[in-house]
Amino acid sequence: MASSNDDKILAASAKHPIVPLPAGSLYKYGTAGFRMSSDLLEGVTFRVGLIAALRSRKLGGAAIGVMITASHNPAQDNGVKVVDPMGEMLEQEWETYSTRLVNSPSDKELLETYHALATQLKIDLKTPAKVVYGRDTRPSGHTLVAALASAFEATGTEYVDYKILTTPQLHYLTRATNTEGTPEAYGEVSEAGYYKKFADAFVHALKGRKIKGTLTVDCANGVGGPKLNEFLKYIPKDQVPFDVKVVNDDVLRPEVLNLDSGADYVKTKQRAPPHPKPEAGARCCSLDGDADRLMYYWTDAETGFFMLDGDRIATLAASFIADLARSAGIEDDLRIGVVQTAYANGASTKYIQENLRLPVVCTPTGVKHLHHAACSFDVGVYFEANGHGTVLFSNDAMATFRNKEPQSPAQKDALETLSAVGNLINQTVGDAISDMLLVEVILAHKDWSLRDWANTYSDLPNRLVRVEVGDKDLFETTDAERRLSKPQGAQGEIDALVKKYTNARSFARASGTENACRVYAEAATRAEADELAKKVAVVVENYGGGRGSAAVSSA
Ligand code: G16
Repeated sequence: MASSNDDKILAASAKHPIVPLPAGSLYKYGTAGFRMSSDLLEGVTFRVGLIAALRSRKLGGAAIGVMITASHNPAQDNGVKVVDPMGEMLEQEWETYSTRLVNSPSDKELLETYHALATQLKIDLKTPAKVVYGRDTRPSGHTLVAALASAFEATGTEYVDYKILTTPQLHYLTRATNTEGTPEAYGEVSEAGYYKKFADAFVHALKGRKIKGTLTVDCANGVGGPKLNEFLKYIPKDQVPFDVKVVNDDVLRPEVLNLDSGADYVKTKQRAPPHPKPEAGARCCSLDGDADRLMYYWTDAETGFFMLDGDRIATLAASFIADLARSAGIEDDLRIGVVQTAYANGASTKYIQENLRLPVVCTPTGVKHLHHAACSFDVGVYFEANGHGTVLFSNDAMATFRNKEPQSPAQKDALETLSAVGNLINQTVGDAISDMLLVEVILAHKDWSLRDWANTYSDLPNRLVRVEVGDKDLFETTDAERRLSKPQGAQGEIDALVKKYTNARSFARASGTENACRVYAEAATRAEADELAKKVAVVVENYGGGRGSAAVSSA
């Protein structure tokens, strides 16, 4: 049934037109929403605004989040993704609705699809709706948030523009908005509320322990720089001396965003950012362009470069929490599990299963999949090897930490630490700033250096390669992305190559955030891992109508 807003939607859509794609191509809601060159995104973003408004109405007016970011992608890209009320990623069925709406070929068909979705999903368009949104530091974000606002004006949707935010801050604000005034209130509904919550939890979780030395934080010249600088003002220096050197925090020159810096650079190049040159042995970490991924590393003459990635953060967090649960005498009441993807180093999986004796679940790439799987545990530790992840505590687990009567001072200490750690880790999504604080807390509790942390197990040498292909959609996967089901024959060739190397494993998949495929390989030696990755990349290139071997690069 037509609503009185139809004319407004048509008029607004005409101002933010969709760019037609070549025949046979579609805009797709990928690993983290729609992500592509920013000049294609204005019309897409307007339509995502319509979806967010529909989603809010479907949920009785609960606030929905929208984030404008292309995270680790180059500065000229941008992206838009929708966040559900508790700060989790958009329910998967709605990704399909988004894709359907965004690909409507004309304004008229857009309106028809909008009404068809409302009818199909039994949405009363008169229900109030609310959306909160933010953007990273990319200049194209201005145009895109204007398109969003147009969609909200046209549909009579209340909206709050939080301007520049990290992605996890937008997730926090979405949840805080929806829980305000309830027993589950997540924190003050403001950016300052975010800083206060995590600074307070940081002080509590340290429980008087001291953080040693200086931490150098590379912010990829993204939004994490100014936000981390702001956060540090909330730490009471007299109680917690925390010496942080913030580097690569230039957000005034968009062209330097993610350039030779950031978590993605560190992980894929397996080296420290060249500028500023890290001091030998210094404890360093890198955030990515929207501050939801984290990598730790150090460089010195003895070791060269050593990286502690998402797998390492997962094992550190899981072992710390499992030890605390034992000290608190609640190990039998708490199901702790770890969620990984196919990119997890085989040595980390073995360590978790055999040394920590915890269950491991493998899901497809994308925190949306890991988050979902982690919810099945009382404490679900989920991290992608690229440094994106968090730890989820169930309400029951948090209640146990608060309410269990301790039988000794040691039990009391462990229960209090578990409670503080539960508050310190962002429960909505992987958050580089909150994860960094967690790592610092754990290292302080254990009195460990990065080298002590690194000594827990030895990684299998591995290599991640980015392969440009003519059509990445030719590649389909099965078995949590560990095998290719299409194109026919490709997996057979990969299997034959893997057999030639010791302790080897390799897989290929289409990226959901870039126009490329990714190949991962691990093997007993560095030379074997590199060679296997290169050979599998050639297979992918051949099957994908590649653009020549020059397009195969390490990344
Ligand atoms: C996004 C997702 C991550 C995913 C990454 C790469 O991260 O949130 O879960 O691992 O993309 O995905 P793909 O291999 O499909 O390109 P970010 O930090 O870029 O938002």
